[in-house]
Amino acid sequence: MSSTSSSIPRSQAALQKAFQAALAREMAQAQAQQLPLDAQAVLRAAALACRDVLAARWAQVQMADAARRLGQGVRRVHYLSMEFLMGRALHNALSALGLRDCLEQALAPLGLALGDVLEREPDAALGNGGLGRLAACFLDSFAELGLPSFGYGLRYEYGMFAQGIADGRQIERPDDWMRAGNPWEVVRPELRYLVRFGGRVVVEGGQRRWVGGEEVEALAFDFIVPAHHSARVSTLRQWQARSVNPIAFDAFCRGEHAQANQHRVAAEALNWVLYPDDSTEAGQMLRLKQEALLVSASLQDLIARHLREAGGLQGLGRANAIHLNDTHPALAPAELMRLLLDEHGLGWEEAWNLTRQAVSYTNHTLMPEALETWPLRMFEALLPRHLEIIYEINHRFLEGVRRQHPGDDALLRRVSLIDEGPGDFHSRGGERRVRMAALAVVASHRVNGVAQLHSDLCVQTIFADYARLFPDRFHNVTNGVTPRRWLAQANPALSSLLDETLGEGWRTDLSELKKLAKKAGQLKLQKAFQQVKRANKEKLAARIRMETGLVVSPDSLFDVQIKRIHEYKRQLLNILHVIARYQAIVANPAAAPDGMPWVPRTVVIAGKAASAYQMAKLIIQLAHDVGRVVNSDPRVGDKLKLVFLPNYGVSLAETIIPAADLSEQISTAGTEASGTGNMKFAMNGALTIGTWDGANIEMAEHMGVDEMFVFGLRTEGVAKIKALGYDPRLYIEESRALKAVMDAIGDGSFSGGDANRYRALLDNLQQRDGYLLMADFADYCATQARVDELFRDPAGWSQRAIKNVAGMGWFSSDRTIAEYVERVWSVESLG
Ligand code: 26V
Repeated sequence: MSSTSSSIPRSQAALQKAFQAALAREMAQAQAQQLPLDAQAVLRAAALACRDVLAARWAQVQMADAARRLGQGVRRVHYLSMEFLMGRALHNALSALGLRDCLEQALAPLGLALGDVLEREPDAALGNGGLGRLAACFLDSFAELGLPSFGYGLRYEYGMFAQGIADGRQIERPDDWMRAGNPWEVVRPELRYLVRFGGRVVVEGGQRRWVGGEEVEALAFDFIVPAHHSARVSTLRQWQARSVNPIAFDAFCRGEHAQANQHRVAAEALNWVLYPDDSTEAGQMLRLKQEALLVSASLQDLIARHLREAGGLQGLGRANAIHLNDTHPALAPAELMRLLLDEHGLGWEEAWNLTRQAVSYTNHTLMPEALETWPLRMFEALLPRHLEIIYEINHRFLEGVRRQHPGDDALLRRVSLIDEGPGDFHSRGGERRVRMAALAVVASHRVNGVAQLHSDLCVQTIFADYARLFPDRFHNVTNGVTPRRWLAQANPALSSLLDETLGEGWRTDLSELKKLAKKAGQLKLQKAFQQVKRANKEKLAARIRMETGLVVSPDSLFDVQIKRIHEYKRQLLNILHVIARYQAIVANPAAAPDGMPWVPRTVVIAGKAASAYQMAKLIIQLAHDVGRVVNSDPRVGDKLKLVFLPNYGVSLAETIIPAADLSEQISTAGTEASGTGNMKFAMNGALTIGTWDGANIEMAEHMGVDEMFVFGLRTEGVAKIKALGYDPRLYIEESRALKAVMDAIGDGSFSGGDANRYRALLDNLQQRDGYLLMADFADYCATQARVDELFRDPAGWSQRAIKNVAGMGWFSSDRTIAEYVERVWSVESLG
């Protein structure tokens, strides 16, 4: 990218030299061993060479940050997250460092294409969905904005899982992403911290201390994230648990090899997978231990750094922000209190003030199942000192509430950090639990949601009591995405077109995109836009053919829904529409109901279902069953195709999003906290069909509401209909199309005559339909017909797509991070 080279012209030549030298060294290593210089070897060599350059920058940045903070009261941000969905790193590093051409030239004599090398890299898929990808976008913006910061996570050896499809059903495999090593990570053997589990609390000289149990050591591995327009970098520090003890030598000598090593395996199991199945007690314990490991190692690291820089604990809360990315790291305030009280001898008041100053919390979902609570019993067994501290925090907090609201015992029960369970006898299901989200709220100076509607709903629903107690604590910070990955890298052709049309300013200031709006009517721009989209669609069509064997037409409308599979996201509504369209095509192949020829459509779905989420898995199976029938029906041809692309992840999204014409954002109003895929699609010139939910609302406001295909009940409508006693059957009886769809699923039309396969799914839709698919179906289909109508007019469609791009300037994660700095992480936000 020319702006990179022009911003640091003098060092760029030196940088290229350093890169070439490192590359030559690594390649020589391979050659010396007579190993082939294939794409795999080059990938490794190039990654190591980039890492060398980044490591040098890293050291400079740390020194600069320390000096800057001492002088100017700049806070360092510590972003704690169980998930980081980083995806691939080489393309990003080459773009950031301006080394793409350099590598391409080095490859030419080897007869290798850069694209083949880039494709070899496995995704670092250490996350589940939006929350994890947001964390990765934030690291990119931390670097770009030069924010002193550390991202903290765990180094999962097998990610979450790799999704395979067998007979139309999801199967889960370990995602062995580090099989060929991980050339990007920088191990920090000097950074090791002890983390304890179990044991008991003793009193020594009036001081409470946690002793006994087992200890593991957390070892730091750094992944360095480059800025794209400066020599800054940010850091993702990932912890690896190891046993403090080597093998048991006596057992080993007795020939009991596995036994000699079992304590080491138990420690390493902490790092095997993200979100281990927690349907068993052992699974839950593992998960709680992972959270404790992340929190404890990260905070010990923070304190050690602060002591080195400041010489004492004073000012810790003003100099350091600790941000909780959702509820999973909510143990952090309890652990910080323990470290400050027990290990560093502070008094309660002082420790609590530092903690409250440092900690802030973002909520990412209103789904009740994601608001973690842990049985007291598990805390007693694993984290007894933390439980004492949580009791004390709760006691002091409830005292305050009691003073403010005397006599309101119901309020005390609702806001308590401890869920007392129903009644006094906690036999089954009703055991006492710690409410982790409540701990996060009480211990934070700021709490925010991730889009305006979601932040409003947080205050009105799950956190209503706390919001009345602490009205100034609650804020909104609407999400954003990094335009470096999601526009510049994913869509080079559109990026070049933007450069030609607007100049390169958008690359450093995305708000420049708004200048595109007044050009959207220009025929030449529309044509160029269409060509870009067409080329991206051809690439996706090739990928679909490779992955599934299915041939789809790049002339068809590419209608895309890619995200975790969840009932609230309503992939099922999408499939119901596909069935309705299929039935209408079969009934009249010559014309759509409006008398016009059918607009050919390719519906693409991708996403993983959590391994224990049966309904989500059934939805994946239905997508495959319907796809098989529709795609092989000769009456249908190109008029309709349904594709499920397996193993959804960051890299797949980078191929799919630039090729989409239509982005499906169809969650039940009030359920999707924000969405970030919605932003990536619009930035790449897809139109959105969406509900009035999450960040869709703000997107519509920024691009002009008429530029989006909005349908369905709104949040108030959803609440009202539910209050009145929602009966989905009324909608089915009312609509012939809907009834025909339900009947076809029910009579086995898509399941080879097996009328039982989707019984549970249909019963749920007919009897409960908690996400109101039946109520929104008619409007969804009518809106899809409006989509067809516009697609028949290529100029009109392109004009609107360009206006969508123009409206997305505000949705850069740089803007989001600037808002966090101003409202949450600045010294000023501490009051
Ligand atoms: C979900 C699951 C499901 C699988 C098993 C483990 C597990 C653990 C946690 C969660 C909660 C996920 C929360 C989440 O990803 N929220 C998403 O956050 C995005 C970034 O703020 C936002 O755009 C999405 O709307 C929201 O769903």
